[in-house]
Amino acid sequence: MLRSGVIIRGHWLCGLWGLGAWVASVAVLSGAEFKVQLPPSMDKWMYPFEFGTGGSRPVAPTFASFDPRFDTRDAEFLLGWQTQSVIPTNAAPSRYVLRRVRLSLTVGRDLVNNVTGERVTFLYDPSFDSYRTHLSPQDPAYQADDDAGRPVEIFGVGFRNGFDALGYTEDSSFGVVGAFTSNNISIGTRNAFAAIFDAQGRLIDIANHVGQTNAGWTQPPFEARPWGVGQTVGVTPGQSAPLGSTFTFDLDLSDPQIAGYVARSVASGRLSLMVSSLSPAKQVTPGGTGSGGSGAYPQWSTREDNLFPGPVLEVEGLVIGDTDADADGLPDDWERLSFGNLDQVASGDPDADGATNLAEWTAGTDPLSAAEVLRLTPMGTEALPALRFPIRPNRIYSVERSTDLKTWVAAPGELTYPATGWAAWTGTDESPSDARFLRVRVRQE
Ligand SMILES: [Ca+2]
Ligand SMILES: [Ca+2]
Ligand SMILES: [Ca+2]
Ligand SMILES: [Ca+2]
Repeated sequence: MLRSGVIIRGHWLCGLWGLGAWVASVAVLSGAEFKVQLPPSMDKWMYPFEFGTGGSRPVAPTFASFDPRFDTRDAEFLLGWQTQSVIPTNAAPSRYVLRRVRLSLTVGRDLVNNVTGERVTFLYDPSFDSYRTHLSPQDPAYQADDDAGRPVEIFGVGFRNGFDALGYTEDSSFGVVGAFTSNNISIGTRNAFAAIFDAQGRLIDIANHVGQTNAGWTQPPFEARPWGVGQTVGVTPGQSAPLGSTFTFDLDLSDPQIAGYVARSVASGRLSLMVSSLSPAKQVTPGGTGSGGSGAYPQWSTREDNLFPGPVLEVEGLVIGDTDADADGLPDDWERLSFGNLDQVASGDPDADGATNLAEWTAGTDPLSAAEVLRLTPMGTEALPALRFPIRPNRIYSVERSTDLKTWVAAPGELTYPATGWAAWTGTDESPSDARFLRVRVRQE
């Protein structure tokens, strides 16, 4: 299907073309709703000096180091789940509709203030802190932290040195740890690391995004938006979170890249998440060290802890099966999910946004919301065109061009993801003078 508007000579016309790309190997499923609670199948304290493997400790602290020889996100907490026993795996990632992904962790230990001897816990900060609040006050980009404490954050997980979510276990090595006298003890060496998607759509290590200067890390500082921030009830922000407090981390599934990560993970049967906080490591001393603020660092009960409950993951969602009993080309599960019945047909457009129901299913947009549609916004110049468009989870986009709306070829260019929920494409060669049309092809992952 090709959508196009008025052809204006001398201007690029952006059309939309949805390709129904059914994956041939998908087994027939029928509307598998799932709502599961699952302990991790592995959890591991990710700390360069992890004392053994880090996999069998009862608690996993999360804290920062502002010593330039270490990763700033010095101690991270890795969790992995085998989901295949409770969530079907025999479907393509685009078939998963996720409603909720929530991790619960319990504060398992407190700390002793080594000056006053008091027992202390970390200060509860339920909201994001910019990386600028961690810079030196002398840095021009520095901003004061306007709320006490540091948020506890959840991210995706990246792997290096041949490891992946399946192959990395509680007993796998942390990674290369430099000599204590070296100027790089753990910069960029973790075999499993807290990760976010960069503008190219790749998972990148964010252990030093606040911009430590050292030999192993040459990137400029950048913001690393967490996929979720730990929340608890009954504690006033800025106050200590008592021992035994439960923190919940809801993944931001409104971000298509995060939802896509989870869908790919459960489709493969293995989900990995990383908990991290930039709480100062030496906070037990009032004032602490570095630019981390005040309050102790958290220590989370692991699945090995006997004193407090271990981590629990809740996942709620639906797998859209292949069944098409009314033979209209739309999966019945998607019809019921979208319309509550099977009355619609593939060519229908009940929200009158110009995209048929089949195009909306293919593109992952809401067929009852005109605000949700794969619409292209032309940008750039006539010679070097550019465009942007909204993205949905587990959809794969490619840009094509044509001179006559009949023959389409790949349009040389770069596809990036500059903002949450958006793709941008920029042409990289001078287009033929008679090439007047661009379209985006979308298919399901
Ligand atoms: Ca704060
Ligand atoms: Ca149907
Ligand atoms: Ca529509
Ligand atoms: Ca729509």
